[in-house]
Amino acid sequence: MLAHSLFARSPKNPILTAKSWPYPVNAVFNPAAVIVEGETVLMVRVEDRSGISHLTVARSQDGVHDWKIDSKPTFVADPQRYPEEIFGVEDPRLTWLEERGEWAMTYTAVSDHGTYVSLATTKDFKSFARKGTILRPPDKDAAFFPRRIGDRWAILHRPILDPNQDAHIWLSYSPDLKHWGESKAVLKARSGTWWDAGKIGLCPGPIETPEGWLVLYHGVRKHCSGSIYRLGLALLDLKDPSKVLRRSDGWVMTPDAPYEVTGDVGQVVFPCGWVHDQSRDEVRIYYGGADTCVAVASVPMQQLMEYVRSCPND
Ligand code: BMA
Repeated sequence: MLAHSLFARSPKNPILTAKSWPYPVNAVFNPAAVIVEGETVLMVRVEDRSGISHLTVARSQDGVHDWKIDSKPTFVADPQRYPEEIFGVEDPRLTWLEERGEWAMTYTAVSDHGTYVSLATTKDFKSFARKGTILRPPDKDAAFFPRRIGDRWAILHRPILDPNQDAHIWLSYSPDLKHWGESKAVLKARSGTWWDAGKIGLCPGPIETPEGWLVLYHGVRKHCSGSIYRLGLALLDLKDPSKVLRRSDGWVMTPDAPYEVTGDVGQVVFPCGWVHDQSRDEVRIYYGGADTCVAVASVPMQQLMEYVRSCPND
């Protein structure tokens, strides 16, 4: 029996594993997720048997069953032209940019001197326009806001300024999606024994609601034999997302199911995708379980908002 959770795990979990894959791989996890014309499209991080990750598309009509997986890798590292991808591409986040009529995919480029945030755009999840790096290392866990705030684009990301200090979620602005500045730490890791002490990072990009930008983030609790990755929620001001209106005290999801507790990296739930499925008015998160498989969990939008409203000011 699993502990009570705001998000209900699908009884079909894990919905995708290495065994589902059309070619030999080690693990499939941390997918970005979007709905395109009613179909759920995942951009799944796939770790091959060398330890290097690429991204592959999986599609399903109802977001749970009958996944159609691209027969070969969809988006692979290109270290010849992008040397910062020498150790692979990881943890994509997708944002629909209405103004530009395209999807923006931010992802982690793993270089030999730390992780960069890189950008590619696509209209069809078949061809991608690579834009190269947009944030210098070490930085990751980045996703765009879907529209400009005022006249500028905005991104949430997680730089590591000093490995001996806490790592927070930052907000930066750009006139052109490429050059970022006016950076500010907005959601800070807590301290001491908190579940989100020391290091936190954005999960998927923010969802716009009438009451604010809904943000899902992971908190990392370090202990003597490893770390526990749990999830929390926050609500940021619509006009000025550097203002945190609400933040959950307790986590809203913790590794509990066997596929979250045990795997290549145990005790990890790590979503890079969430969708607001208007047809069912539910939010589904797509997440990696223990860096090994893909799982899904859902919550009615109304219940999610009621929960966030009940959270304290940060
Ligand atoms: C983070 C990222 C994720 C991974 C998690 C747990 O730092 O690298 O890709 O799922 O660690 O290992």
